[in-house]
Amino acid sequence: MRMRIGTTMTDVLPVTVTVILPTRNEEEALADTVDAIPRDWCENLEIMIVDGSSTDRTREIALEKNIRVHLEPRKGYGRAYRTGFVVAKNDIIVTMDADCTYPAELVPKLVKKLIDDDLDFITCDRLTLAEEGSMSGIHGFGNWGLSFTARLLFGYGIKDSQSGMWVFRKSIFDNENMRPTNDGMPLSEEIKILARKHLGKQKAIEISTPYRPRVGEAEIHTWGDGWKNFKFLYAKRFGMNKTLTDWGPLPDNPDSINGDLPEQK
Ligand SMILES: Nc1nc2c(ncn2[C@@H]2O[C@H](COP(=O)(O)OP(=O)(O)O)[C@@H](O)[C@H]2O)c(=O)[nH]1
Ligand SMILES: [Mg+2]
Repeated sequence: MRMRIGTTMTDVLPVTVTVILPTRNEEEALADTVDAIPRDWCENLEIMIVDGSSTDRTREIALEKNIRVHLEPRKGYGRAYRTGFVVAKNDIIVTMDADCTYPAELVPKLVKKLIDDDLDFITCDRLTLAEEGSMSGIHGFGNWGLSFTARLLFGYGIKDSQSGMWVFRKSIFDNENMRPTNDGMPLSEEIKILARKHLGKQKAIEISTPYRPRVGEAEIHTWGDGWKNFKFLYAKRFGMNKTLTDWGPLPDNPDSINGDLPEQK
């Protein structure tokens, strides 16, 4: 097969990939986020949302786009991933927000790098290449402060501790110590800390990728989430972080592959 130009690739990669998008009321941005993900570049590509009981058209849009919908009624960004990581059916997992901020067009290249360089985990740093308007001054400052604190407490040298785009092998969770415990936004910094700690700097790397302005309104509570992230870093550092819910989905979470979503009845 021939190399196409730019961000797309040539040969079909001999791997299976699940792209997980956590969603909570993302009807404005979901369709464009899904459409931006390249197709037909790996053996099997599963695209799914883990939806936190959206009250808008998010789940309907996902079904219209023919992607998988897993409904996780328990609240939280981290909770969505602690479920998605288990229900994802493929070997390599890619994560992104469903708000058009992350460079979906780079997914094949990032997966290729994971394989070619025999890596276990890639996190995408947004701070170096952030586009105008993608991060407000206060968020930029908060991000820097949190990343600085994370570096100080853990010394793992991650530039962007809050990035939500990761590319990794699902098998990293075979080691139970690699499973993040936080059900909220702090899961983002936690997974990077765990990756550096348990996989090491050679296997868990950070790459700078573009970051764009959000489509649709964020539910993030700047001060509240910032403070929770900050507290989490200290709790984690001193072994005082608690797991409130179990790893994996509830047995009766609706999933479009079982045909039992409210929208499918
Ligand atoms: N399932 C689920 N998804 C969530 C929840 N909170 C946020 N999200 C999603 O997680 C992603 C990150 O949230 P976002 O508001 O973009 O946070 P920010 O990028 O840190 O400003 C988005 O795709 C949200 O729709 C939640 O409680 N449950
Ligand atoms: Mg976002």
